[in-house]
Amino acid sequence: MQKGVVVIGAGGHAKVCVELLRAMGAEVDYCIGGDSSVRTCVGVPVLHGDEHIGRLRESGYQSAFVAIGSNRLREKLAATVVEHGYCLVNAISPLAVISPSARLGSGIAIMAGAIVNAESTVADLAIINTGATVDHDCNIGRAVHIAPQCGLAGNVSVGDGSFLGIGCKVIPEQSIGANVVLGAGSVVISPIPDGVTAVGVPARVIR
Ligand code: JB2
Repeated sequence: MQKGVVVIGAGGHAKVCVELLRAMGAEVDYCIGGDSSVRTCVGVPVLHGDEHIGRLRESGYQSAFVAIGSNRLREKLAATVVEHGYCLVNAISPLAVISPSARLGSGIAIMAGAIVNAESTVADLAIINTGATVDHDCNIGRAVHIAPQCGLAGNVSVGDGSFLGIGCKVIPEQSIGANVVLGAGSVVISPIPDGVTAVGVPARVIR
């Protein structure tokens, strides 16, 4: 019998991603959470501890999805999953609009109502959350999280590992560095360097 997808994580983000995978027609057989995780995640049995990543692979599971909101932990667990020989699948809502000319990596979550427009690139392990819009020619880096209702105009780039909080807006042609945290509702009208936290309207670096 065909084995289903293994989801890593069993919290709020995993709930949404399990339902995205189901909406795509996939079966999710197990979630793997931390030691103190819940027992089920939207009806999926939860195994506790990362030793199950290898065990399930040995028993024939091939497809995995890392559903953890933390960019760093998602990246770390994805490396473990790939080392074990899993294929990282995408979880993309049928209610998202993805341009046919957009380029998508693997292990990506794109939630309902999100839009990725023409010739944009979304790298591995990125999250484009509910209702976020990424306009044409944007470049979304690896393990980035664009939170719900963010709006990125055309030709915006976001470096690896960055987090854009709920409702951020970015005007055209702006570059946001790697490992940046942008506070909720920030409006970016000038470039943001690597590794900083920026907040406000317009967004200013605070550390
Ligand atoms: O090392 C780990 C590990 N550490 C935490 N290995 C495995 N396999 N799982 C781990 N976890 C699991 O991540 C916990 O057991 C728990 O199941 C999950 C974290 O759940 P939580 O609900 O705290 O966060 P989340 O990552 O699912 O969701 C966050 O990010 C989303 C994007 C929340 O902030 C959500 O509100 C947000 N929408």
